[in-house]
Amino acid sequence: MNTDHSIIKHKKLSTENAAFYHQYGYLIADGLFEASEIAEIKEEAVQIFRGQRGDIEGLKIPEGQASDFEVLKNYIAIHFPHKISPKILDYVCHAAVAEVLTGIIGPNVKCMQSMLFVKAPGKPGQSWHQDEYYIPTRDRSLTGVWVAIDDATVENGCLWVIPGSQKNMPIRRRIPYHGSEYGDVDLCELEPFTEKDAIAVEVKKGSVVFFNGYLFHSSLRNKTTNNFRTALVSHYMSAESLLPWDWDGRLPLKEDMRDIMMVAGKDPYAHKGTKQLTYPFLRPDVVNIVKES
Ligand SMILES: O=C(O)CCC(=O)C(=O)O
Repeated sequence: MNTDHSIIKHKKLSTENAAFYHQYGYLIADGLFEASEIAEIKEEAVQIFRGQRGDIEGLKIPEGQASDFEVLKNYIAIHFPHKISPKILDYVCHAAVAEVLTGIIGPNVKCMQSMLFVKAPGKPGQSWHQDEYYIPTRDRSLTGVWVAIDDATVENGCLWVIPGSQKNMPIRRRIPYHGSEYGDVDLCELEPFTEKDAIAVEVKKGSVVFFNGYLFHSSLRNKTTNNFRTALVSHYMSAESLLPWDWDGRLPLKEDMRDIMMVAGKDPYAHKGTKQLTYPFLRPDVVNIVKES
């Protein structure tokens, strides 16, 4: 694999970058976020976990003068932080992210989900999966956007991807997992690929990884004793497609889940309006999502 075109430089998606994305299923944009923006997101994460943006079930609000480390050390992530933090909402709709997304998805792009990982030292990773298993689109346009808020390394649990695994790939069967690396009770069958085909996506803070919803990807446990692996991860898709998403069984399945935000272009289904359905929750250490596969 020639990885020359896997990096978006100077915040502009080139034709070669787009071709790389379609072939290998991922792309990296170096320095897409400014240092000041990264610092703001990092600080906002602390405020969210201190309970300053509202209560979240299971959040332990520290008493007295707890350090940021003390506040964050028990957590992996909060899902849907944009629902309680206008700052995170702004970053989920970041213009530079929207610009790249229009180049790989099309002119009309909507977002349905965000997660703010802190992945404290010792916390588990996420097993091999395809995002479309969880968030199904009708046109395979699901795209993950992974913004590194800390430098992401193999040691602190960076993303791993199997380049090209999204091509001509159906949603794969899930098989039980009993190891200690991942928080999940299962993982997706990789065949004809194996873990030997995987590459570690080590990126500096401020860099952004874009990846296709059918791409096999995972992350390992944070093996450091003192480094967080903070990342803002959101999912987007073409606004042309309906979104038959039941939010892992929390919502009745409808043909088009309308808790979405437009990040670029026009919403062809604007006449339906939008509806607040999702809400923030803390990611548990053990994730067990039962679905037919
Ligand atoms: O950041 C991680 O550890 C996993 C994120 C991921 O796999 C995803 O958002 O689909």
